Amino acid sequence: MKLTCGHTVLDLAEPCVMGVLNVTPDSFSDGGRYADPAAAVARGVAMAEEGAAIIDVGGESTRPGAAAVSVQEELARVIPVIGQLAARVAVPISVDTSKPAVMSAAIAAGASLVNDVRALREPGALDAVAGTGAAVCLMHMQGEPRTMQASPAYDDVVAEVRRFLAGRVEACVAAGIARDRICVDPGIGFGKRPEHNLALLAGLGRLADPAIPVLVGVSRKSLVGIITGRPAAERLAGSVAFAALAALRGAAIIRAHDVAATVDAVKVASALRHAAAGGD
Ligand code: 7PJ
Repeated sequence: MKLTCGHTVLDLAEPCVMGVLNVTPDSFSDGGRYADPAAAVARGVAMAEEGAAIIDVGGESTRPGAAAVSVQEELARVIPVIGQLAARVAVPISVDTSKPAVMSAAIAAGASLVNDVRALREPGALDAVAGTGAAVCLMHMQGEPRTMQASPAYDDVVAEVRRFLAGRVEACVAAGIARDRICVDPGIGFGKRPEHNLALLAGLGRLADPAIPVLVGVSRKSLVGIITGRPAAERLAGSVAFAALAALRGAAIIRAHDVAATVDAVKVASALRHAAAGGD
Protein backbone atom coordinates (compact mmCIF):
# COMPACT_ATOMS: atom_id res chain seq x y z
CA MET A 1 0.00 0.00 0.00
CA LYS A 2 1.26 3.47 -0.88
CA LEU A 3 0.25 7.10 -0.45
CA THR A 4 1.54 9.65 -2.95
CA CYS A 5 2.26 12.96 -1.20
CA GLY A 6 3.61 15.38 -3.81
CA HIS A 7 7.03 14.12 -4.88
CA THR A 8 7.21 11.58 -2.05
CA VAL A 9 5.61 8.16 -2.23
CA LEU A 10 5.02 6.90 1.30
CA ASP A 11 5.49 3.15 1.48
CA LEU A 12 2.82 1.85 3.86
CA ALA A 13 3.77 -1.84 3.69
CA GLU A 14 4.60 -1.25 7.36
CA PRO A 15 2.43 1.08 9.44
CA CYS A 16 3.92 4.51 10.11
CA VAL A 17 3.46 7.37 12.55
CA MET A 18 2.18 10.88 11.84
CA GLY A 19 3.54 13.24 14.51
CA VAL A 20 1.11 15.88 15.82
CA LEU A 21 2.50 19.40 15.90
CA ASN A 22 -0.09 21.79 17.31
CA VAL A 23 0.69 25.46 16.87
CA THR A 24 -2.40 26.56 18.76
CA PRO A 25 -2.65 28.35 22.09
CA ASP A 26 -5.62 26.13 23.12
CA SER A 27 -5.04 22.47 22.16
CA PHE A 28 -6.34 20.24 24.97
CA SER A 29 -3.19 18.15 25.31
CA ASP A 30 -0.27 20.45 24.55
CA GLY A 31 -1.93 23.85 24.14
CA GLY A 32 0.49 26.72 23.87
CA ARG A 33 3.65 24.67 24.15
CA TYR A 34 4.57 25.10 20.48
CA ALA A 35 2.86 28.43 19.78
CA ASP A 36 6.33 29.97 19.26
CA PRO A 37 7.36 29.13 15.64
CA ALA A 38 10.99 28.34 16.53
CA ALA A 39 9.89 25.92 19.28
CA ALA A 40 7.40 24.30 16.91
CA VAL A 41 10.01 23.84 14.17
CA ALA A 42 12.44 22.32 16.69
CA ARG A 43 9.77 19.88 17.88
CA GLY A 44 8.96 18.95 14.26
CA VAL A 45 12.62 18.26 13.52
CA ALA A 46 12.82 16.13 16.69
CA MET A 47 9.72 14.17 15.62
CA ALA A 48 11.33 13.36 12.28
CA GLU A 49 14.46 12.18 14.13
CA GLU A 50 12.25 10.02 16.37
CA GLY A 51 10.91 8.28 13.27
CA ALA A 52 7.76 10.15 12.31
CA ALA A 53 6.94 9.50 8.64
CA ILE A 54 4.70 12.61 8.43
CA ILE A 55 4.57 15.81 10.51
CA ASP A 56 1.00 17.17 10.91
CA VAL A 57 0.94 20.93 11.55
CA GLY A 58 -2.34 22.31 12.92
CA GLY A 59 -3.32 25.89 13.77
CA GLU A 60 -6.97 25.44 14.74
CA SER A 61 -8.00 23.35 17.72
CA THR A 62 -10.92 21.03 16.94
CA ARG A 63 -11.56 19.96 20.53
CA PRO A 64 -15.19 20.23 21.65
CA GLY A 65 -16.01 23.86 22.41
CA ALA A 66 -12.82 25.31 20.90
CA ALA A 67 -13.06 28.84 19.54
CA ALA A 68 -13.07 29.38 15.76
CA VAL A 69 -9.92 30.86 14.23
CA SER A 70 -9.86 33.37 11.34
CA VAL A 71 -8.09 32.54 8.07
CA GLN A 72 -5.52 35.26 8.78
CA GLU A 73 -4.78 33.93 12.26
CA GLU A 74 -4.51 30.34 11.08
CA LEU A 75 -2.19 31.34 8.20
CA ALA A 76 0.00 33.32 10.62
CA ARG A 77 0.29 30.28 12.89
CA VAL A 78 0.98 27.50 10.40
CA ILE A 79 2.68 28.95 7.29
CA PRO A 80 6.00 30.03 8.88
CA VAL A 81 6.29 26.66 10.64
CA ILE A 82 5.50 24.67 7.47
CA GLY A 83 7.93 26.75 5.42
CA GLN A 84 10.81 26.28 7.86
CA LEU A 85 10.07 22.61 8.49
CA ALA A 86 9.89 21.85 4.77
CA ALA A 87 13.44 23.17 4.44
CA ARG A 88 14.69 21.06 7.35
CA VAL A 89 13.00 17.64 7.22
CA ALA A 90 12.75 15.11 4.41
CA VAL A 91 9.41 13.62 5.47
CA PRO A 92 6.09 14.90 4.10
CA ILE A 93 4.48 17.76 6.02
CA SER A 94 0.75 17.72 6.48
CA VAL A 95 -1.54 20.64 7.30
CA ASP A 96 -4.49 20.00 9.63
CA THR A 97 -7.10 22.42 8.31
CA SER A 98 -10.56 22.69 6.73
CA LYS A 99 -10.00 26.09 5.13
CA PRO A 100 -9.25 26.11 1.38
CA ALA A 101 -7.11 29.27 1.66
CA VAL A 102 -4.96 27.63 4.32
CA MET A 103 -4.68 24.45 2.23
CA SER A 104 -3.44 26.40 -0.79
CA ALA A 105 -0.94 28.50 1.18
CA ALA A 106 0.33 25.46 3.09
CA ILE A 107 0.90 23.50 -0.13
CA ALA A 108 2.71 26.50 -1.63
CA ALA A 109 4.88 26.63 1.52
CA GLY A 110 5.83 22.94 1.22
CA ALA A 111 3.03 20.81 2.69
CA SER A 112 2.21 17.71 0.63
CA LEU A 113 -0.73 16.27 2.59
CA VAL A 114 -3.99 17.97 3.60
CA ASN A 115 -5.51 16.49 6.77
CA ASP A 116 -9.10 17.69 6.92
CA VAL A 117 -11.46 16.73 9.76
CA ARG A 118 -14.29 17.93 7.45
CA ALA A 119 -13.12 15.69 4.57
CA LEU A 120 -12.91 18.52 1.98
CA ARG A 121 -16.61 19.46 2.41
CA GLU A 122 -16.02 23.22 2.73
CA PRO A 123 -16.77 25.10 -0.53
CA GLY A 124 -13.56 25.26 -2.59
CA ALA A 125 -11.69 22.61 -0.59
CA LEU A 126 -11.77 19.89 -3.27
CA ASP A 127 -10.44 22.35 -5.84
CA ALA A 128 -7.74 23.64 -3.48
CA VAL A 129 -6.24 20.13 -3.38
CA ALA A 130 -7.16 18.70 -6.79
CA GLY A 131 -4.81 20.74 -8.95
CA THR A 132 -1.82 20.01 -6.71
CA GLY A 133 0.07 16.78 -6.12
CA ALA A 134 -0.84 16.81 -2.45
CA ALA A 135 -2.43 13.85 -0.72
CA VAL A 136 -5.51 14.13 1.48
CA CYS A 137 -6.77 12.51 4.67
CA LEU A 138 -10.58 12.36 4.71
CA MET A 139 -11.92 12.14 8.26
CA HIS A 140 -15.42 11.28 9.44
CA MET A 141 -17.09 13.62 11.93
CA GLN A 142 -20.72 13.65 13.04
CA GLY A 143 -21.77 17.29 13.54
CA GLU A 144 -19.40 20.16 14.21
CA PRO A 145 -16.61 20.40 16.81
CA ARG A 146 -18.47 22.86 19.04
CA THR A 147 -21.47 20.56 19.55
CA MET A 148 -20.46 17.12 18.24
CA GLN A 149 -20.25 15.44 21.65
CA ALA A 150 -23.73 16.59 22.77
CA SER A 151 -25.68 13.56 21.54
CA PRO A 152 -23.82 11.36 19.04
CA ALA A 153 -26.12 8.66 17.61
CA TYR A 154 -25.74 5.88 15.05
CA ASP A 155 -27.71 2.77 14.05
CA ASP A 156 -24.58 1.00 12.78
CA VAL A 157 -21.53 3.17 13.32
CA VAL A 158 -19.10 1.11 11.19
CA ALA A 159 -21.50 0.96 8.24
CA GLU A 160 -22.35 4.66 8.47
CA VAL A 161 -18.73 5.79 8.70
CA ARG A 162 -17.73 3.45 5.85
CA ARG A 163 -20.53 4.86 3.66
CA PHE A 164 -19.54 8.45 4.43
CA LEU A 165 -15.85 7.83 3.71
CA ALA A 166 -16.59 5.97 0.46
CA GLY A 167 -18.73 8.92 -0.65
CA ARG A 168 -15.94 11.39 0.10
CA VAL A 169 -13.38 9.22 -1.74
CA GLU A 170 -15.63 9.28 -4.81
CA ALA A 171 -16.10 13.07 -4.51
CA CYS A 172 -12.30 13.44 -4.47
CA VAL A 173 -11.82 11.14 -7.45
CA ALA A 174 -14.52 13.03 -9.38
CA ALA A 175 -12.70 16.29 -8.58
CA GLY A 176 -9.44 14.91 -9.99
CA ILE A 177 -7.67 13.59 -6.88
CA ALA A 178 -6.24 10.19 -7.79
CA ARG A 179 -6.95 7.26 -5.47
CA ASP A 180 -3.27 6.87 -4.61
CA ARG A 181 -3.43 10.35 -3.01
CA ILE A 182 -6.25 9.48 -0.59
CA CYS A 183 -6.37 8.03 2.92
CA VAL A 184 -9.37 7.85 5.27
CA ASP A 185 -9.91 8.15 9.02
CA PRO A 186 -12.86 7.13 11.25
CA GLY A 187 -12.38 10.28 13.37
CA ILE A 188 -12.04 8.84 16.87
CA GLY A 189 -13.80 11.21 19.30
CA PHE A 190 -15.45 13.34 16.61
CA GLY A 191 -19.18 12.99 17.36
CA LYS A 192 -18.84 9.53 18.93
CA ARG A 193 -19.53 7.90 22.29
CA PRO A 194 -16.92 5.52 23.74
CA GLU A 195 -18.80 2.50 22.40
CA HIS A 196 -18.82 4.03 18.90
CA ASN A 197 -15.07 4.67 19.06
CA LEU A 198 -14.40 1.11 20.20
CA ALA A 199 -16.66 -0.36 17.51
CA LEU A 200 -14.74 1.63 14.88
CA LEU A 201 -11.36 0.50 16.21
CA ALA A 202 -12.58 -3.11 16.33
CA GLY A 203 -13.97 -2.76 12.79
CA LEU A 204 -10.98 -0.97 11.22
CA GLY A 205 -10.62 -3.64 8.53
CA ARG A 206 -14.17 -2.94 7.31
CA LEU A 207 -13.91 0.84 7.03
CA ALA A 208 -12.64 1.17 3.49
CA ASP A 209 -11.60 -0.54 0.31
CA PRO A 210 -8.45 -2.57 1.19
CA ALA A 211 -6.35 -0.47 -1.23
CA ILE A 212 -7.05 2.73 0.73
CA PRO A 213 -4.84 3.45 3.76
CA VAL A 214 -6.66 4.01 7.06
CA LEU A 215 -5.30 6.62 9.46
CA VAL A 216 -6.19 6.47 13.16
CA GLY A 217 -5.78 9.15 15.83
CA VAL A 218 -6.36 8.08 19.44
CA SER A 219 -3.38 9.79 21.06
CA ARG A 220 -4.27 11.26 24.50
CA LYS A 221 -7.98 11.38 23.61
CA SER A 222 -10.81 11.14 26.11
CA LEU A 223 -11.46 7.53 25.03
CA VAL A 224 -8.11 6.67 26.63
CA GLY A 225 -9.03 8.76 29.66
CA ILE A 226 -12.40 7.05 30.08
CA ILE A 227 -10.86 3.57 29.92
CA THR A 228 -7.83 4.26 32.12
CA GLY A 229 -9.30 6.93 34.39
CA ARG A 230 -6.36 9.24 33.64
CA PRO A 231 -6.09 12.96 32.71
CA ALA A 232 -4.60 13.99 29.33
CA ALA A 233 -1.06 14.32 30.71
CA GLU A 234 -1.06 10.68 31.89
CA ARG A 235 -2.39 8.90 28.81
CA LEU A 236 0.89 7.81 27.19
CA ALA A 237 0.64 4.11 28.01
CA GLY A 238 -3.03 3.85 27.05
CA SER A 239 -2.41 5.78 23.82
CA VAL A 240 0.54 3.60 22.86
CA ALA A 241 -1.47 0.45 23.58
CA PHE A 242 -4.24 1.67 21.28
CA ALA A 243 -1.66 2.58 18.62
CA ALA A 244 -0.25 -0.95 18.63
CA LEU A 245 -3.70 -2.53 18.54
CA ALA A 246 -4.88 -0.26 15.72
CA ALA A 247 -1.75 -1.13 13.73
CA LEU A 248 -2.35 -4.83 14.42
CA ARG A 249 -5.90 -4.45 13.08
CA GLY A 250 -4.66 -2.85 9.89
CA ALA A 251 -4.25 0.89 10.42
CA ALA A 252 -1.59 2.18 8.00
CA ILE A 253 -0.92 5.52 9.70
CA ILE A 254 -1.10 6.29 13.42
CA ARG A 255 -1.45 9.97 14.38
CA ALA A 256 0.31 10.56 17.70
CA HIS A 257 1.85 13.21 19.93
CA ASP A 258 4.43 10.88 21.51
CA VAL A 259 6.33 9.86 18.40
CA ALA A 260 9.25 7.80 19.75
CA ALA A 261 7.08 5.53 21.90
CA THR A 262 4.46 5.13 19.17
CA VAL A 263 7.08 4.25 16.53
CA ASP A 264 8.28 1.36 18.73
CA ALA A 265 4.71 0.25 19.41
CA VAL A 266 3.78 0.05 15.72
CA LYS A 267 7.00 -1.86 14.96
CA VAL A 268 6.01 -4.46 17.55
CA ALA A 269 2.48 -4.65 16.15
CA SER A 270 3.77 -4.96 12.61
CA ALA A 271 6.11 -7.83 13.56
CA LEU A 272 3.26 -9.73 15.18
CA ARG A 273 0.97 -9.03 12.23
CA HIS A 274 3.51 -10.50 9.82
CA ALA A 275 3.97 -13.57 12.03
CA ALA A 276 0.20 -14.08 12.19
CA ALA A 277 -0.06 -13.73 8.41
CA GLY A 278 2.72 -16.34 8.09
CA GLY A 279 0.40 -18.93 9.54
CA ASP A 280 1.87 -20.08 12.88
C1 7PJ B 1 -7.58 13.98 14.52
C2 7PJ B 1 -7.18 14.89 13.56
C3 7PJ B 1 -7.81 12.63 14.14
C4 7PJ B 1 -7.19 13.28 11.92
C5 7PJ B 1 -7.36 15.89 15.44
C6 7PJ B 1 -6.53 15.67 18.68
C7 7PJ B 1 -7.69 16.42 18.17
N1 7PJ B 1 -6.97 14.55 12.26
N2 7PJ B 1 -7.05 16.09 14.15
N3 7PJ B 1 -7.61 12.34 12.82
N4 7PJ B 1 -7.68 14.62 15.70
N5 7PJ B 1 -7.00 12.90 10.65
O1 7PJ B 1 -5.42 15.73 18.18
O2 7PJ B 1 -6.75 14.98 19.71
O3 7PJ B 1 -8.20 11.73 14.90
S1 7PJ B 1 -7.37 17.20 16.58
